[in-house]
Amino acid sequence: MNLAAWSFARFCLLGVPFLHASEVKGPSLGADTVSLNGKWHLMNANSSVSLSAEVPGCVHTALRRQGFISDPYYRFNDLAYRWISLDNWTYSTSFSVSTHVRGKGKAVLVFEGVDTVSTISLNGVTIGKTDNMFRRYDFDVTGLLKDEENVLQVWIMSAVRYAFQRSQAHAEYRVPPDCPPPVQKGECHVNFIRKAQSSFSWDWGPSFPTLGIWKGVRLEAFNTSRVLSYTTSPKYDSEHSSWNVEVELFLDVFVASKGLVHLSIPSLQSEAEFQLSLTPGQCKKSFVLQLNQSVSLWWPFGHGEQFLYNLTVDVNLEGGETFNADRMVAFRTVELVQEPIPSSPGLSFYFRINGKPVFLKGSNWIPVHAFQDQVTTDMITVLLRSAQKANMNALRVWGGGVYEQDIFYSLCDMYGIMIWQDFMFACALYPIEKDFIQTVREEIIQQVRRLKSHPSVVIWSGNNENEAAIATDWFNISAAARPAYVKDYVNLYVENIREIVLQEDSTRPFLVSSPTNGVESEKEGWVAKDPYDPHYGDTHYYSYYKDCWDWTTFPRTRFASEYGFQSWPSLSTLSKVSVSSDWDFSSNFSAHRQHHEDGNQQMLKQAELHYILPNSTDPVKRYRDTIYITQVMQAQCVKIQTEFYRRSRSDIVEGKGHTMGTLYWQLNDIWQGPSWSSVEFGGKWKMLHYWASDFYAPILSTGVEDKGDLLIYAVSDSPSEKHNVKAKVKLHSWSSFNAVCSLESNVTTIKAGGSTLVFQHSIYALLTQCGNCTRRSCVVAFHLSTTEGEKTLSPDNHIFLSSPRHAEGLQKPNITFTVKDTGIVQNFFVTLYCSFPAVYVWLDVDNIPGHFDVNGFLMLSKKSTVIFGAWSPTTAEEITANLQITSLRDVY
Ligand code: BMA
Repeated sequence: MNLAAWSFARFCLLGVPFLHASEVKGPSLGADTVSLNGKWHLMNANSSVSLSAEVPGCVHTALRRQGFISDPYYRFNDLAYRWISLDNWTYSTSFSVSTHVRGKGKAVLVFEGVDTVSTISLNGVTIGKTDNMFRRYDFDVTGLLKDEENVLQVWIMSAVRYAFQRSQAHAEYRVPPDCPPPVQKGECHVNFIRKAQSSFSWDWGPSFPTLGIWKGVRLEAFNTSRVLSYTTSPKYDSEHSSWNVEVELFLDVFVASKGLVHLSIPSLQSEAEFQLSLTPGQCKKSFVLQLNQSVSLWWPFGHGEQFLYNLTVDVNLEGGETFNADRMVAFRTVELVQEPIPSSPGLSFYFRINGKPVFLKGSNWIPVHAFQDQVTTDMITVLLRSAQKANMNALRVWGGGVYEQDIFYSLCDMYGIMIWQDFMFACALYPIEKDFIQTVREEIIQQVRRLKSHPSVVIWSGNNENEAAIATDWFNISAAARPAYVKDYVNLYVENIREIVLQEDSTRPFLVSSPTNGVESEKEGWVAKDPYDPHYGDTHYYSYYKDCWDWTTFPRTRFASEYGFQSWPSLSTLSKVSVSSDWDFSSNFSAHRQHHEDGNQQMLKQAELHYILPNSTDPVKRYRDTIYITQVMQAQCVKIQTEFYRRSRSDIVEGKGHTMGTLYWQLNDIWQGPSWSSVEFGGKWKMLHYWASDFYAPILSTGVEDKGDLLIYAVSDSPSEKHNVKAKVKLHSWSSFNAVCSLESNVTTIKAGGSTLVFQHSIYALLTQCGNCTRRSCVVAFHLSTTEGEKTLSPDNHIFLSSPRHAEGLQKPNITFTVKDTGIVQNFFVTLYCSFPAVYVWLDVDNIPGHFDVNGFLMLSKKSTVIFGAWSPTTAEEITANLQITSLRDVY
């Protein structure tokens, strides 16, 4: 989608969101501010490339916008444009400063984010250096400013060369991995630089080691003091059963002064005033606003409303300087419960929000774009709204990317999406040299202060998979050398990061790694023998060759924070970066975009277990169908695994169970390529994403075959509401539209916040009782309904009793359709007609942005109507012209 389309998409998905003004303005308070964003000049090391460039921005974006290069995502351009990241680049600008601003006592240049290693000079004088893209840098420039033509230069060193140099300088011992696997076509030693770790390539993304000034630049001038940042932390006082809000001001004081701080939440009729006394230097001042009233709590999506209250902060200094700000605050508590469970060795691992256990349903978030300066609020909104539409209440901001923009967290606050926030370390060991630790410490302090005011953030986590990397020896470290690596690990994540987080934020839990055994890992010296132990903490689990329909192979974990399967994105997404000769599963392009060893093979092998692979003689149709079959496989596998975990929330089987979270890998994509995502680059939903809204439904009915019996469970997320339900079960033959048999379970009261068996029947008996069914000729469809009024309580679900590749009687369904306006803006009825039952019916409107209310479904009646909600202006005619319908039987 282009920028306008993203914006329209956001509008269609939610109307215009309410955004508080303070969320979009800069954090600087109390100073005169001159923005230095806008047009700068950019040049490479030998001056052969010279152009104008936007700040915030990066070199790639500038080169692209000025026509020096074409789309970096196009075909093999990631390799063709490698030179950009190997060169050094200089950004420069010149600006004038008014006499008024120059007359102030102190002047500071603030860089919100430089990517990454730079030396900065003003009027020929070096004012500072940067080495960490996750930090803000403030440089004192008092006395260096002129009225006009102040020349500001930012010399940025190639991140690839810097990482190499640092790794070479680290001579005493290796800090692995040296390089990513060749299939990733990436750069080496990314662990030596504090930069998005995935920017040197990942198993779902390209190598674009960006250089740039990726966030804003400004001059701040002031006489007395300025506020660097402030935090707001609601805290529950259990002794008095009341809430208060702690406000911390972080100040840069130039001249000693006194003043007053006024805090207020008008809608709670609560306010207070405090004396302020400042002495020169940087300092923190804390104040507590006691609330006079009871508050409405903030709840995760699906568990209640997300109440947000406006809190204003006004500071008035004696000299007449003031600063005022306001921000939304919310009241909720969060605990991570790790305690013994009867009849299960190990410890529980679940989140208690406002005293109630909450099952986390969601996925993992990766960077939205390789060029972060191109990420817009609209893109973030569309992705987060898509997550919420799929009934997700949680996302994990994964540690190989970036700490997200403020707007991301503000939207999560509004939508009730809980954030598991990793610190940015992933799949590697890290050096612990003094300057490295120092820059990390500053990064952690700043990020915790920036993000801790958000109720959506429910946990901090030190790194992605680095405990596991040591414990299960990813990098061939000798037994003799291991203790030294464990020591470095503890130094970085425990003695530094953990210590800072505990000091800075007492309102939410901290985990050292993911996966981890939590307190058990701590007992074992922070690196557990087996961090994947399902009796403790969270697990990551991937298995591509085992049959994903066999739920007995999944670890019955306490919390599944990663699991998933790859698929290819749609042809409309791929066609933007490829040509028709690429549209073949064995083309160079298909191999090039695949960054996971054997990924393309794994998808087909897994698909082949249950489906006949596409065999059209028309190459483009075969390619499209192959994309389709990978999406079918992915949706089906993740559904089976997720339903297993949701069922397991109440079960203890062989000492394992009480699963309380599922975050599948991964929500979004960084480019147009094969990956584990459920949403494609550009926002289009894969089949998995449609299915997620069903398998994440608040009340789920899920079917499973166990020892020859068909079991149907009702899984309820509701913490208190009990329901009396019946399971309604129908057997359908593949060759006719009439159900061959209908059954109903007894009335069962289903557990609130639990999983309840509602139906059990021998499959043999079921098939013999029900007409002429065999495992191959029939499918079982079911849902839950209320006992009174027969209201449907759960989405329709079904279970195959044999692989669809063996389905008997399944025929080409000859699906036709009509499209009609619904009368609601940009909503269209699509009515489908088929001549035989159809499986995995997939509607694809090519490049028209939007989503259907259901997709990838089982069509067991002759006629069925779905709704398409467009995200950009379109017409029934345009949809008709673009709609392609595929079902399983259409691909072979
Ligand atoms: C997990 C993640 C990522 C990776 C994914 C798929 O280990 O943490 O590193 O992209 O698996 O391989």
